[in-house]
Amino acid sequence: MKSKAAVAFGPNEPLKIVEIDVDEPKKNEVRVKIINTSVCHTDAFTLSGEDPEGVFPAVLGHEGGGIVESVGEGVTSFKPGDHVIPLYTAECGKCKFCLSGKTNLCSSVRETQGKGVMTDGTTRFSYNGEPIYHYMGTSTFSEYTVVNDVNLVKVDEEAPLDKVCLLGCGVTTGMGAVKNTAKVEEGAVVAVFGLGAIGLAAIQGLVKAKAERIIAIDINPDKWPLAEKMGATEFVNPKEHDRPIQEVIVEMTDGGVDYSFECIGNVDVMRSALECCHKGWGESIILGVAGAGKEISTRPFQLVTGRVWRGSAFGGVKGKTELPGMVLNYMDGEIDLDSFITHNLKFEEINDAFDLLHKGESIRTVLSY
Ligand code: NAD
Ligand code: AHE
Ligand code: ZN
Repeated sequence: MKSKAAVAFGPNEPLKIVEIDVDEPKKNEVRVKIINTSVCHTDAFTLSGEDPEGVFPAVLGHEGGGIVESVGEGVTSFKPGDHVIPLYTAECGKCKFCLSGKTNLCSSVRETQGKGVMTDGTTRFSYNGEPIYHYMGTSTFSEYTVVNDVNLVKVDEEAPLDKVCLLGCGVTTGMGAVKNTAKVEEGAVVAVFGLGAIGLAAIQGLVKAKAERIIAIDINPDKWPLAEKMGATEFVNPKEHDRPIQEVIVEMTDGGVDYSFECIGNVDVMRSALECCHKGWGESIILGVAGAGKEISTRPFQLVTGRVWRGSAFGGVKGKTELPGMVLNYMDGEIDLDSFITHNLKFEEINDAFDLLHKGESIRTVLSY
């Protein structure tokens, strides 16, 4: 079938809205009509050419919501009309990872997903007869996409897709990292570096966890009002200090924080986030995605003296198991998604959504097809 899509033809080029061909879903695949998608910084990261797994031309996008259009052979858990959220972190329930009880990472399709192809090594997208690659197992920047059934979860039909699409990545990641990765406890003193959707979602999770102090750190002071609304108790702008920001935070907190979250993707900030942790027990969680060739460093003494470095993808959340409940939590008013949506645009305006993100003017822009 024909589909409107925003294709990334090459690194650092604006996306081009074109009509592509989308094949029928093959075995264990589902074709989904995407109703809404938003833009996450990871899409911008891959488009920048910094992603070692980035392949072009590709249909990017991984934060979306849609309706099943058709299913391929062997698909029993989805039918046309189901409301769904694509999952870049698959959940097969059968692989060593899924059965470990220790991680949300699933190995069932990860290898081919990282190469931008379906499990048979081919793509379902093409343009003028030439293949277009998939992205993160989701490719939500196309009106019709094809995903593996392990990369999809059914959600309540009453849930507004233009809101719950945010659970496809950003909000789930930040909230999940607090609950599943750090397991933050009541009374904790915490620093959050980066106040985009990931950092703000971490703050929302920290309020739920009853953290006592939530120190919000960003070089863009325009991010402060929303961070405060989410529950941040203090704000630090590294640009206003002429010494390493970890020193400032250690001083503010009588020796350091119990937990810190890096929600930027900057390896220097990752070091600050570790080193502002309290000696003996402070834990720093890396959520930000850093470019090809970047490495983190610190003095090993930082770890010898009890600080811990961790990280997580999708907040440690198992999508099929947990996302339907999070959707209901949004509908019950327990999870705030609306505050993250600073802009609503038409799908054709997708490059404006990237501009808004780069300029620091948006948290999430929700696009409608
Ligand atoms: P965003 O661009 O909306 O937010 C980043 C924030 O960091 C901005 O407010 C910016 O002003 C701030 N910032 C930039 N440099 C800074 C610095 N040196 N010091 C302090 N603040 C600084 O991005 P986002 O969509 O919230 O994503 C954040 C990061 O999380 C990205 O790297 C993204 O790729 C990653 N991410 C990871 C996962 C995961 O599963 N681990 C999921 C989603 C996003
Ligand atoms: N492809 C990159 C890494 C990108 C990355 O770390 N992706 C995160 C999700 S970011 C969502 O906005 C992730 O899930 N990672 C775990 C995984 O299995 O991909 C690279 O460096 O190669
Ligand atoms: Zn994302």
